Amino acid sequence: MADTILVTRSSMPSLDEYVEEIKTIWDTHWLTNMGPKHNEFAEKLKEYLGVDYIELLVNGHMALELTIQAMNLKGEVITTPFTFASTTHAIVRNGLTPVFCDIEPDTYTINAEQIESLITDRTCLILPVHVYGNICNIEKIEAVAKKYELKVIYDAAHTFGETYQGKGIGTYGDASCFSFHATKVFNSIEGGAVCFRDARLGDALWDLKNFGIHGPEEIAAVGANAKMNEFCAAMGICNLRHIDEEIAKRKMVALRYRERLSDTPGIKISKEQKNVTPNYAYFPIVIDENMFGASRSEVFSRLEKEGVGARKYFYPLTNTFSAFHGRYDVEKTPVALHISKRILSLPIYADLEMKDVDRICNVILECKI
Ligand code: T4K
Repeated sequence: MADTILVTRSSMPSLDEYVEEIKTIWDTHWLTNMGPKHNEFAEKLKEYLGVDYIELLVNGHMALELTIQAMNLKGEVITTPFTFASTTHAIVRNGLTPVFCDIEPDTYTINAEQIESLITDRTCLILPVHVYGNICNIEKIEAVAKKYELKVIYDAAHTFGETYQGKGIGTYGDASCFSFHATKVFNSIEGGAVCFRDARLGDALWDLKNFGIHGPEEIAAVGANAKMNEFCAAMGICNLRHIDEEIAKRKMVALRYRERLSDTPGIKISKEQKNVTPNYAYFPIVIDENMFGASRSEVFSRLEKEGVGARKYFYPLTNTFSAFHGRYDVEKTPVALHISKRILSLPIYADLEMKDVDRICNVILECKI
């Protein structure tokens, strides 16, 4: 059988480049606790993302969880169920109640037109996800947030390096949380960051990520530990040097998929969004069994048999997780339910060869009646 192809493969610098980057760590013996690599990485990211304020965290989940905590909120959070577990877990783990809003059928992002109807006197926050790198309806979300004086945190885990209307995506909302996990467009092995508008949020995040330590004898807040270590920061510094090239290579993969699959009845591919510089984080297709002649599960199994690891991101919806014991009514998010049963994320990464993209497309097209 041909080589296995997984849904993604971590981007890495050459071994020499990484070794060169970490050499100074052997001089200083400084491994963590906001050392020189951490601080250099933060400065470089600020510039690349075009943001005023940034705080590095141990991963994307803690970025979300601690940002919510830093805002000291109570009540309900309007969010999407069409996402990775992390988004909903971050809300629930803060003692807040998620209120699930349906999604748009084309971008799979929160249906901003429905948010207002879900607002109650307990609503404190809107937490949308720029899922797959598709940008939410920012204008509408921010208008509703302003009208009802609500905070907005974007889950920007999939959106590294994207711009909207010429501005870094991390500049929108009160805060945007990025993931630098190994499976992301840009990785620092594990890692995450929060970009935010108000410097006071940075002070609270700093306390939360480092035990509230203000000095050797001054513990001013009840914080946790969510610091990024020096080896992760060094990986981030290396990967950042190559990010534009990585995204350009992903673009070629995405274009090939589009060329091969977009005219196929029963296979839907989202359009590129206006005023967005995309990062080609994921390549999801929605399979309509009646039109295509094979279901998502059939295509998934056929690909698996051929050594191709497509993934059902994001199925199941978070509002159906057994962890929540039937607490949420999935019937309230019918579009999300419909899409989650039909969507399949195809492999995409910078080094995916065109012959492999063709191989994947051939397997998919052979599933047709
Ligand atoms: N918000 C959203 C919307 C998210 O999607 C995520 C994470 C978060 C928040 C939280 O961010 P983090 O706390 O994770 O920074 C993966 C990732 O673990 C997760 O980061 C990601 N979203 C989610 C969508 O996908 P799995 O369970 O699918 O990963 P796994 O281990 O099956 O890996 C997928 C493929 O990636 C493998 O088949 C091969 C490749 N891979 C994986 C690893 C771990 C590599 O090439 N190298 C690696 O080191 O969750």
